[in-house]
Amino acid sequence: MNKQTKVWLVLSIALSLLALGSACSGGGTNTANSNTGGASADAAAPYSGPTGTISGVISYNGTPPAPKKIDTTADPVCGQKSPNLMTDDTIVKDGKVANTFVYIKEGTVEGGKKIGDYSWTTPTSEVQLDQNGCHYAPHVLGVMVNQKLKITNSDATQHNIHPTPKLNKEKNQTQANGAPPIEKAFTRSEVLIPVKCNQHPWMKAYIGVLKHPLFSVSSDTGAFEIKGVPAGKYTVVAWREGGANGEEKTMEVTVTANGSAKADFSFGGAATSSTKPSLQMMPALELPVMKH
Ligand SMILES: [Cu+2]
Repeated sequence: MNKQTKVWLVLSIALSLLALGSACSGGGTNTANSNTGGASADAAAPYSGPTGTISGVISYNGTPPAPKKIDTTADPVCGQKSPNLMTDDTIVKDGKVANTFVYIKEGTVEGGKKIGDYSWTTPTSEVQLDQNGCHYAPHVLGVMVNQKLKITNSDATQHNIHPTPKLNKEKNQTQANGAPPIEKAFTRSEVLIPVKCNQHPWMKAYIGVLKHPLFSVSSDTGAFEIKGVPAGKYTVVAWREGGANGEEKTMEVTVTANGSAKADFSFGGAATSSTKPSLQMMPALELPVMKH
C-alpha cells in the first residue's frame, strides 16, 4: 500500500463514520423539533444569548363583579380569624386586575430555535402557598416543573389541600393545625392547576407549572414583569379566573436584546386586546366601585 492509498483509506473511513453519526442524531431530533435549524447537537442546551423584558398592566373594562361575602359557618375557626372573608376570583382596583397569570406559551428565539427547545434550570428556591384565615395566599402562583412548592397551614384548624390537575398526578393531603409544611412538586407542564380544600369548599387557588421561568402574576396594581426573555418573537398569554375555565387573552410580542416589550391586556366588557370580537361593544361609562 503506498502513502496515497493509505491517506484515502483513512479519509473514507472517517467520512463514513461521520455520515453514520449525523444520520443517527438527525433522525432522533428532527421528528421532535421541526424548526431547530439543524442545530440538533445543542437542542436542549440552556439559552445564553441576549435577553429583554416583557411588562404590562392588566386592565378591567367596565364594572367588575363585586366580591361576595363567604359563609364560613361550617368552621367557626375560620369565622373567628376571617370574619369578613370575601370571594377573590376578580380583584379589581382602580380598573386594574390582580392575580392574572401571564406567560410565554410558545415562540421563536432569534436564530430560529423554538423557546421550548432550550433547557432551563429548576430553581432551588421554594414557592410558598399558605393557608391563612381559611384562604389561600397567594391566590395564583407559578412554579417551574419539579420546583418545590411549600404548603403551610397558618390556621388553628385542619385543611386538606387538593390540587386537581389534568396532566400531573392528583393527590389530596390533610394538614392539621400545627403540622409541618407539605412539600410538593409537579413533574409536567400544566397551566393552570386548580387547587381546592376538601374541608372548606370556598378555598381556591391556581398553580401554573411551566418548563421555563418566563411567567409572572399581576400584582394589586395590575402590573406584571417577565425578565430574562431571550430576544425573539412570542405568543404571550394572560389568564385570569372567571367562568368555568377562566378567561384567556393572547398577544404576539417581540423582544429585542436589552429591550423592554409592552404587553397590556384588558378583560371585562369592552376588552380591546382580545383577538376574538367582543359581543358587548358598550363603552366603559362607569368607574369600578368597590362595594361592601
Ligand atoms: Cu381549608
